[in-house]
Amino acid sequence: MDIKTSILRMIRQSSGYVSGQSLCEALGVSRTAVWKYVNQLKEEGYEFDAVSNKGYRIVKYPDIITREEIESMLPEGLAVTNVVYYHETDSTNTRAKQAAEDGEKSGTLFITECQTGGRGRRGRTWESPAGSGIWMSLLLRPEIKPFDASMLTIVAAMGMKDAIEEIIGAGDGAGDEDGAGNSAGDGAGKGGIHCKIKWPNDIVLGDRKICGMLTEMSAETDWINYVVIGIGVNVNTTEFDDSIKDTASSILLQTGSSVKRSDIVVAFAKHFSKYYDEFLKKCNLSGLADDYNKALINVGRDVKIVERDGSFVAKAVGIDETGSLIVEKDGNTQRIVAGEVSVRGLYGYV
Ligand code: BTX
Repeated sequence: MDIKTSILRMIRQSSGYVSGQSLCEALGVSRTAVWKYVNQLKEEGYEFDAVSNKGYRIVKYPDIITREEIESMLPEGLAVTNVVYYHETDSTNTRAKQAAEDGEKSGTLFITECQTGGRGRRGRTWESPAGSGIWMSLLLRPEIKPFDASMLTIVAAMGMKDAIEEIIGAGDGAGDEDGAGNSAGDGAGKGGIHCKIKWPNDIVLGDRKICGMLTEMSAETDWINYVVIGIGVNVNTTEFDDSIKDTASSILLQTGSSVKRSDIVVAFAKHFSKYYDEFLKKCNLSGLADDYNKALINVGRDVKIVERDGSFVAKAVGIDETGSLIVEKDGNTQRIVAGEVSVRGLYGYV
């Protein structure tokens, strides 16, 4: 870990002040070097309380998603191991795929403040303005069959659902006045607000889409070169383009609280890893299907299944352990495979 991230991590993990001397000794650098990095952090918006003979304490953390901010909170041993940050880029999925072709390791998370060419599924666009959302892509190289990779988006949707619930449940907001720099709570949805999922992987709050996912893959017949899971979350967004304002929303608009985006990213890394490890053991979704179905907004509702050559209406029952949506029509059940069709509510988005 580089020096700046280590300084941030040590101060973050300490309950009180961290002395300049202990930072120098732990990191093997001079006092001047520590002072230089602390000044850089101040310029990025971290507010320090520096007291002579005691040392440094951070009293306010900015809502930024830089590599140092995220890596300084990232526990070891997760499926997300390191971060590549862009102030602005075309699309983090495109960056991740390019890096994967160049040999980047599994577990690298590509994240940006702003995307100029954010992509949705099937050539659609994804609005990714600066300062209010999480636009990120996780590069993985799982040893599973290419056919099984589509289940990873469901794994990611569950990881993100749990992450958002953990953070909005904690309710500390962006201010994070306790100074610990991590407003993560310990229980999902403590504040009573629960996310829903629209099959297969939209995350919904108040019947509006707050998160979408785009999974892309490079594979041979029987092995995967890499998978990129792209995730967009509207966190503190307050305005949407006219074309999506009736279906899109943000965590802020739905809960009334602004949230520190890096807390969600780190909580996602944690919850995603839990489900991913379980998924890799079995290569199916049996470990999470029950919880997923509890969150599935379509369950018991009529949905319109739109296929290439027509559409039909059926009642959604839930997913099976492959992630397919089971629907019922005229007493018969049918499996709907993600990627081949789209599912819509009869009267609107859900
Ligand atoms: P999707 O095809 O399910 O959704 C795209 C549709 O959602 C658009 O056609 C539009 O109607 C609506 N939409 C566009 N922007 C937003 C938004 N910010 N919030 C809510 N609705 C919106 C979903 O595709 C896949 C989205 C993945 C985005 C991530 S961000 C990081 C990564 N990089 C990248 O280019 N894409 C992914």
